[in-house]
Amino acid sequence: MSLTETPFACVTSQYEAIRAIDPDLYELTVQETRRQAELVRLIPSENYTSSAVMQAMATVFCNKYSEGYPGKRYYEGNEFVDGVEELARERAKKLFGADHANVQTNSGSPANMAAYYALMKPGEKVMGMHLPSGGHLTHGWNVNFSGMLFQPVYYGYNETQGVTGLNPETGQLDYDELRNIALRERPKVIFAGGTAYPRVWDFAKFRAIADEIGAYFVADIAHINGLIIGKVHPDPVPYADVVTSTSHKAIRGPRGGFILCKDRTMIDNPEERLVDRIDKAVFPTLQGGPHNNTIAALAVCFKEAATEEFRKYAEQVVKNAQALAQALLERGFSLVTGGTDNHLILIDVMKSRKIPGKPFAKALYEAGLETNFNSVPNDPRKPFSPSGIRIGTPAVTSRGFTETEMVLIADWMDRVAGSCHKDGKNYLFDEVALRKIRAEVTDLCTSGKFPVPGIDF
Ligand code: DSN
Repeated sequence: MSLTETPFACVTSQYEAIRAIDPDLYELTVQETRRQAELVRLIPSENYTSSAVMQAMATVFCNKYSEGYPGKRYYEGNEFVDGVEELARERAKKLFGADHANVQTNSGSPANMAAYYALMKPGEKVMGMHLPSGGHLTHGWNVNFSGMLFQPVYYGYNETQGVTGLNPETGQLDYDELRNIALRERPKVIFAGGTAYPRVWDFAKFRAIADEIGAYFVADIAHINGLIIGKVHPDPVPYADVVTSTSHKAIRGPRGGFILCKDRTMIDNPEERLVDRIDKAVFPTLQGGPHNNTIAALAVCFKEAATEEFRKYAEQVVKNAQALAQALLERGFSLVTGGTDNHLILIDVMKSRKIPGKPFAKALYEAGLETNFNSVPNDPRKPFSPSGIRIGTPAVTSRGFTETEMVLIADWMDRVAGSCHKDGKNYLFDEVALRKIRAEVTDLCTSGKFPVPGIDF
């Protein structure tokens, strides 16, 4: 029986108080729960958190103001909040082997903003991956604070804009060219990290380049945090001055962020310590009261991520991504870089199937496969209707999908692409075919074989 026909025992009991006071919100909550359970969720930056993480988010810690840091607050009554923040900080430090952790930042963008404020002054130069080549808004993109307040210089691949640093043949980072850019431009900070780069980052090489020009090196590990913990991706902590991250992607925590840094002096002022600059940048420069309920959930997430079970999960995320990549290649899809080393796959749908990313992502969604359209390096199309789609395996692996289900997913994607025909400027998909695939997807997701963390059905 499909979940669309089955009331959720868990939702009705878990959200009883919401139902009593706000039936509208209750209805939306049930629908979203159902949506997350019935679909194959392939957006690589999304996941499922555990019930324990969700319960921590709904604790009384949401009632408390605690500007400051443990032991030095501007409000009375923080003896237990201090305990929570200490738990989260110590667990983060241990998990990553870091000198220092700040767990107050609200998400990945504020974490990066804190890194900028700690390391740079407005007007100084930052080097980061070009957004359409797979970088992130906060690595110097022109419509973001990072490209407005600081002077960006990019690495990536775009012929028209003269951006270099990704090998056009392999799609992979060209570290010699990165070094050339850094020597020429002499940025104050170099960022490694991105949102659509399917290969490993060589953090030691970034460190060496930064050292040659006396720059700081920041690793933004939002996408690969869980893989680093699981030791299936190289670790930036020994190399980066600052490591920033969200907490809701592969690591399976609450929507939030954290910052790790070295206990070192500043390049421009040996009297000052980086640890103090990071903490000051978060509070009071950028934020007031931290979200203590989120910090409580982060503490739980770090505890869960320290287990052998999580290590195996991270390993399976990569195995699944590689199995999915292989199955897609066998079905004629073109993959940027030709495959993946991590949790994500960037498909150039336009190149291989003559379908732009946006209509393809919409058709996949109708068929029960949730993805997002995405630019590919040197994309001839515009960002709002690019050539590619981006998929990943963190969420489906949390449900227990393995290599067997990856072949099913590739097959469904192939059938969706095969059902497309062009009518003038429009890309039309066979509705009957999409409905049939959707039924197969729902059957698999509701078969009972793939329980969803945090949704008890
Ligand atoms: N928005 C995130 C992603 O989807 O990759 C990056 O922060």
